[in-house]
Amino acid sequence: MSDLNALLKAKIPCPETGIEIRHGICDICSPSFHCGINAYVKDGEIVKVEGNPDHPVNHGLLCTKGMSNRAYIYREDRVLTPLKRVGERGEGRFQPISWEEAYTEIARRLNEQKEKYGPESVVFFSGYDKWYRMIFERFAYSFGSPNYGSESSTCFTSGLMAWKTATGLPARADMGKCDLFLGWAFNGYYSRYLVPPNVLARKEAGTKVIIIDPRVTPATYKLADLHLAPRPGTDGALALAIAAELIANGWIDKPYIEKYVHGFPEYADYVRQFAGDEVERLTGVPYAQVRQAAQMIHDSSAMCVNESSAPIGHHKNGMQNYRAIMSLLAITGNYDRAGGQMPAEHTYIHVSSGFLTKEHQFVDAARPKNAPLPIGAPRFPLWNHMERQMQSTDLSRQIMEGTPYPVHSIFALGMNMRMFPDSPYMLEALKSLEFFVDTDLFLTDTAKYADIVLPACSSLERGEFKTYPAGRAIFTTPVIPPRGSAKSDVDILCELAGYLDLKDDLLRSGYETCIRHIISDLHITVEELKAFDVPKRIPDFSPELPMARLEAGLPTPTGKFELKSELIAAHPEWGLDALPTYVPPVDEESARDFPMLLCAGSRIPNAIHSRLHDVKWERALRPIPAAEISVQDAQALDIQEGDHILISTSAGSMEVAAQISNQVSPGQVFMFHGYREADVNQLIHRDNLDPYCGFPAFRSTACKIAKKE
Ligand SMILES: Nc1nc2c(c(=O)[nH]1)N[C@H]1C(S)=C(S)[C@@H](COP(=O)(O)OP(=O)(O)OC[C@H]3O[C@@H](n4cnc5c(=O)[nH]c(N)nc54)[C@H](O)[C@@H]3O)O[C@H]1N2
Ligand SMILES: Nc1nc2c(c(=O)[nH]1)N[C@H]1C(S)=C(S)[C@@H](COP(=O)(O)OP(=O)(O)OC[C@H]3O[C@@H](n4cnc5c(=O)[nH]c(N)nc54)[C@H](O)[C@@H]3O)O[C@H]1N2
Ligand SMILES: [Mo]
Repeated sequence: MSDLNALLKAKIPCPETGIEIRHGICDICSPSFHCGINAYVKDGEIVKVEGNPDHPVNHGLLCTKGMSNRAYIYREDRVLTPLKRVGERGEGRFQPISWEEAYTEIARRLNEQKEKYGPESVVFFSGYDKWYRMIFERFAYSFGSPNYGSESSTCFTSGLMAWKTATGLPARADMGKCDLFLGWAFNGYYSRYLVPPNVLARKEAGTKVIIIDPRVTPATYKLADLHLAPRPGTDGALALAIAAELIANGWIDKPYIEKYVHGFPEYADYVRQFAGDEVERLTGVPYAQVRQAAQMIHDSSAMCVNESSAPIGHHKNGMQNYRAIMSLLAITGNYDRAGGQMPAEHTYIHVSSGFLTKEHQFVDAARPKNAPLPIGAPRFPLWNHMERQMQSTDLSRQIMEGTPYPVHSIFALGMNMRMFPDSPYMLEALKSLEFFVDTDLFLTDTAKYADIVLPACSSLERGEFKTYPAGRAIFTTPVIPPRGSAKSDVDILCELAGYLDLKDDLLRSGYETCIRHIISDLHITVEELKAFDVPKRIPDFSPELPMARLEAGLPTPTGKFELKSELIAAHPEWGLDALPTYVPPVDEESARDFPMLLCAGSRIPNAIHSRLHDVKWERALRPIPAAEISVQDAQALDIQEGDHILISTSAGSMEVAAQISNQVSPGQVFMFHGYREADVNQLIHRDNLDPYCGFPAFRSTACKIAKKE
């Protein structure tokens, strides 16, 4: 190991093997991680990857997904050159073309569309990758379209909007100092492998842990002192019941509420209806456990809550549930307190690093004036007010219905039709387009519907600016050259800006110049960042100090933590509630026809959305897509492990293998998404959306199951 480290530091190939070890990052999962990789490179090819022990995020560890980087980058279906469709949409017949031909054709067609139907008829959509987002958003606006949107229409933003409603700012759990961790929808063992060891370390230091999850998971049995198992989507009622118990016992921080919290009397009045036994009927959680949770909260001196980007938000009532949960921090005085939830302004691509860049100014400078409202804005006015991007869950409808204005083209980076609710309808919409460009590493099922496919490169084939928590930043260096003639997304956009003749000199001058602009207020240069081997703390780091934001006044209408939102109250035409009110995830009529609950999307350790199902050795760990059902339901319906079942919802039916589990409660069906041969999103209704933020009800859709004979 020491020899290897010496070679690594010297950056020279090993004389015997010709292998050089280079530093890169894995971007297979969320940007808040992007672990450091040591890539063993021989003759320009990666022969092996390992975690980088010097990287401040993963300290040498890599998860199952990270370990698959080599198999991922060398997947057989990598797109290696621009492609032009010659077959029918979806057939997969393409002809290779040059970049020059691709750019010329795209520019001609997009400018033609702009001329014919207006710039708003062209949609710019990004899938899960985020590193290029600010370049892409500015590109869309410079083209003149208000319709830039992304996977964030179904991820993370629900919670972010809940926080903006309450405090005007994003927040993060200050876990390192808490003595109670409220792990609401927390199972980091599958979704964020670096976090559970921190919780374990806190636990060993005496911190208590409550996990709130409908299922039994590694987090519930390894971490929880108390496990509450509400039915999916009933979290709001549970949080309000806990609040009622705290208030009834006087276990709240009255001086803090008096000074920093707005709307407490109305809120306290509202939560009274959730007091006592009612909680069991509403959520399935016994009242005795609510009392126990309230007692643990009362006994703690600093409580923080897990920030969830998906399972709390993926419900018709998701954002309100999120608000109800985070309100517990306000009434117990745990917001903007050490060991509680700290304000955390985003530095860059939703990562809070403790300094500010000019990312948002860079995007806003190009926003088109007098453009029509983006897609989804009329249906989701709060979303539009806060996010000012298209709400993509309304995209398929607008393409198909053409109202309030027609949409005929999509230019996409990494679009996956199976991430949307009612994915078959999204497919119909894609088929009906006049022009569709998709940019991806792979010739995916979605890319097969495009007119032109552009080859993107992976994080190990490009250089990018990245910031990390605790003041760190880096500009990465490519580990290998791009495969084939693949390019990095930002190079594609900046070059295409020239072919489109966009009046945006900054964008046309390339990615690095844009980054220089974005970091121009910081006391560090691109050259200095490029010289770092791993992310390093930069001079501008200035951590949040507890109580500073509250003392200065929050950026809300009242300057306080708003239990009652004055923004929402000022807009009665939106038809939304100012308090974190609760409605059940499923109405009585749906429950009569479909008595079970489908919770689609809880993470599995060896897959990430659609992108690892085709990596063979990852797939080998769980080869068959399966729906998890309880032992009790299996017995009642005479279903054996591996039998095929039919899952039906108001949106459709799907046949899939059954996995019988004692970790799932009766009446519930759990399944992961993104599978080609069993796409669970065909079962999610496209109109079962959260009116506050537009998120789909992926995690609480009424369903029924039957054994397939
Ligand atoms: N039922 C259900 N549906 C869900 C969810 C759920 O929980 N349940 N979760 C939702 C959430 S939270 C999310 S985040 C979304 C996932 O969002 P998706 O966009 O579906 O995510 P992926 O399948 O990971 O990636 C999309 C595409 O990006 C491509 N790609 C990878 N890297 C790059 C790159 O550098 N450049 C380009 N141009 N392309 C790249 C991949 O090959 C892939 O085809 O799904 C949502 N849908
Ligand atoms: N392996 C892997 N890791 C991933 C991803 C992936 O696809 N695969 N995706 C990444 C992305 S984009 C995201 S957004 C994050 C999501 O990250 P997480 O939110 O951490 O992951 P989930 O597994 O979706 O949800 C966590 C737990 O919430 C529970 N849960 C489901 N519904 C409810 C509910 O209604 N209420 C409560 N209280 N709990 C519920 C589930 O049973 C699960 O155990 O994961 C990221 N990490
Ligand atoms: Mo996500």
